[in-house]
Amino acid sequence: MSDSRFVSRDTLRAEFSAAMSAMYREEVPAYGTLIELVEDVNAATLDGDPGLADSLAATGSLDRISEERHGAIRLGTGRELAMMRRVFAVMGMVPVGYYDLSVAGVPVHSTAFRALSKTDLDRNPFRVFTSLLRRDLIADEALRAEVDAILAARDIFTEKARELVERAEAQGGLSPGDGTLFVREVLETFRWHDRAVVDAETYERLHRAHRLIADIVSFRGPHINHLTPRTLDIDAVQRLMPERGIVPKAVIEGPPARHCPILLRQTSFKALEEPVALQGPGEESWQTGSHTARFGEIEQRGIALTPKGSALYDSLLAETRARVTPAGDGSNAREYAEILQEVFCAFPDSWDEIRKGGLGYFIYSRTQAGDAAPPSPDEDLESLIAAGLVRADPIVYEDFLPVSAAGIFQSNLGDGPVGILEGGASRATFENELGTGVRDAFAYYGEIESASIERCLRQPALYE
Ligand code: OOG
Ligand code: NI
Repeated sequence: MSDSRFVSRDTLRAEFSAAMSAMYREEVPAYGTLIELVEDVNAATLDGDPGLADSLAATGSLDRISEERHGAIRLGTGRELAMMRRVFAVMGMVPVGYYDLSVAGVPVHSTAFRALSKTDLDRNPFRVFTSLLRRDLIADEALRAEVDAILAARDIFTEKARELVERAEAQGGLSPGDGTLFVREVLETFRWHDRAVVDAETYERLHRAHRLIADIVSFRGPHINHLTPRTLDIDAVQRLMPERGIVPKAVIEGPPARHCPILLRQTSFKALEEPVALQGPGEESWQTGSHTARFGEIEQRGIALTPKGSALYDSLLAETRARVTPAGDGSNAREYAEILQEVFCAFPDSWDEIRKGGLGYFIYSRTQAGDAAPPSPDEDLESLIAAGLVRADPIVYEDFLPVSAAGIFQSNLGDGPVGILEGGASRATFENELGTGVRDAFAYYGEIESASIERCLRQPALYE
């Protein structure tokens, strides 16, 4: 249904991602340093590991690596979330997954907006981890009402951005000129504002309830709080960060270093303490304060796990954390890493075992030999692989991990919350406010896998 009058959604997403990266580089110079480090490490990793380059090329994802990043925002209201969904839809991004962070004492729940099809992801995989404040978890009722009033008074979108979203919906796309304008206008929503919309006393009260509440409520918009490039060797980047003047978080979140990377490993550098202007007692009077919210993060992506593989991952992570909980100050970082490594020995570490154990998703393709002698549809996939006619490459995990996300939030939030109620997941409320259901990530990986098997077995011979 592409219409040649319109700029493609993939192009808009790529342009938006690039514009956001340029803006964040200017706002947070350490992010630029991190990008350079990641580019150096990725180039060196590919040089030293031709097999990896080959596998990435076979799944069509080699070219996207250096373009790849995710960002994160935190929204205040369901209205903002619903509008954000429409904005992202113009760029071909849909909500995938529901993440309940309340289990970690963080008063938000989240989804990730991203492209859905493999082709679109390969064109540009930009994703945005998008959180919504759980106002129902604010313990103090008066504060809750105040939060509602402050949030009700703001509009985080420009008028032009709203107009262009409506136009895109009505026409089914945007002209190239409108597309350029759209990227510029939407970027405004993600911009940092150093002037708060609250006074110092209100900021303090919000902050005391939870630092995240102060971050979400005190400003004109949901400034992008980090942007994360994808690295092919997170241990190398973690090790090299201090050499470039960046102090990393104590432990890498997610699985340990492995021969076969699974899911997602992430680390970050601490949020900056930035000067902000808080409203003073008189009109147009300002008081200087400081706010800590924006940071940098890197990630290494591995294979997407099946429900069975994910369950094994969850249980091994829980087992690790029952033995040692990583301390925020890094004092037991080494012990944590050792136990993590030890416990994860129970997770098979060869592609063959992962595949045969039904733990991960793979994309199957014919080798040259397979193309020359195409298999018949009833042939057994494993025998074809053994005969060198078909190859299996891991499908990269495109989503997030709730325990890791909680760790990233917490490393930047410091002391425990005081004004937050305990609450369970609230997916139905989230989807209701979003205005649609969130997609199931497993179904997406499963479809890519089955389609690739279908192609392997049924595609006619390819003749030169
Ligand atoms: C989002 C933290 C989660 C990730 O990569 O898991 C996240 C936030 O701090 O707003 O970005
Ligand atoms: Ni992140």
